[in-house]
Amino acid sequence: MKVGLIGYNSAGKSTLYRAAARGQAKGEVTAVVVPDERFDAIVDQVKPKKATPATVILHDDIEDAQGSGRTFSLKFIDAAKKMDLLLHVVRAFESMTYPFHATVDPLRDQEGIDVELVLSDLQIVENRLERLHKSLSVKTPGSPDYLDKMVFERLKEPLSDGTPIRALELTEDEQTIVKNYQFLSAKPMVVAFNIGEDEAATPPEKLLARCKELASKGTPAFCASATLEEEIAQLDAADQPEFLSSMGLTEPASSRVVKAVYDALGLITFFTAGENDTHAWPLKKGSSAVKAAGTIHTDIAKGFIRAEIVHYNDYKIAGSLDAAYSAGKMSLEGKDYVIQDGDLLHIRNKS
Ligand SMILES: Nc1nc2c(ncn2[C@@H]2O[C@H](COP(=O)(O)OP(=O)(O)O)[C@@H](O)[C@H]2O)c(=O)[nH]1
Ligand SMILES: [Mg+2]
Repeated sequence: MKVGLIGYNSAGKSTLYRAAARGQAKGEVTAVVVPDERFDAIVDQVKPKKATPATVILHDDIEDAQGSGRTFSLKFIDAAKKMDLLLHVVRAFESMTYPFHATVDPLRDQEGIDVELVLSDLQIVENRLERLHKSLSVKTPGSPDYLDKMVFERLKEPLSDGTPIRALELTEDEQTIVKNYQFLSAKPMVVAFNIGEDEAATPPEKLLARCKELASKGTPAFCASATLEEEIAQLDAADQPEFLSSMGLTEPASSRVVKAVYDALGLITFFTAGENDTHAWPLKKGSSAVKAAGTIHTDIAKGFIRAEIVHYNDYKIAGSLDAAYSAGKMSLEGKDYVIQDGDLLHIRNKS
């Protein structure tokens, strides 16, 4: 899961990046562990040789967006295209020491970047439609050009009205074509308003209202003070909870970022509890058992026979996998079984 931080210069992207990586960031790309007490408990009990938690990969290697209504550079678009999700960091703190390119206006900037994403997609759509116009095969129903044209014409109007592709209800076929073009406004998004340290416990009402509005449209959003979060991330893990609560916070930025990313991508977690490797895996909500098997290894999906499933809640009550099996808590499921958050899987397979 590649998460790209985007936003204007001095919005606080790199500071939030370091905070989210809990002070462990090396370079501009880093893995952040998804905090999960269930996984920790499984590892404690199974004591595997290797424990692999679920991770989210943060990218702070996308160049700054240019301010003052300038469009994104090709370099920006190229880098952002490769991401599964864009994390827009919005400057909401005032500082004499670190000036911003404009007056600090987080509501304007949050919308501004969104509009830029839409415009950059609109340009691609218009260019492609123009070229398709000259194509010979565009009139042949079912040809790739014909399908592209149908989808692009469908996208043009909402994009011209400023609606991001992610807000549209698309058919599966339309989604496939949209995915091929890696449109930026189609990417799931999370918004982080970077507020001042003094506001950390009580973010401004207007930002909280915007967060709510964004969340209701499928874009998780939160307020955090990146510098404060970076300081917290540098403390010993044991000292963090007390410091957080003294600041009026409940969880560190790293957890909030990861949760928002899971939420925006519609992810759940399943586990494999092997003695060699116990693993937590992120998976799209609604995925089948054979899809989950493919996440582990393509060969396991190919040779899929049945999935042995124990839910974490039953595992926890039983105390171990063996005990859960003995208590009749294992169910044998076929390829189409829909994986639930917290399922422990063992795939019977021919490989
Ligand atoms: N006062 C204050 N300064 C901040 C905050 N977040 C970032 N900064 C400072 O603003 C400057 C730019 O931040 P940086 O993370 O490098 O921004 P980027 O250009 O978006 O990566 C840095 O010197 C930070 O220390 C904040 O929440 N409060
Ligand atoms: Mg930076």
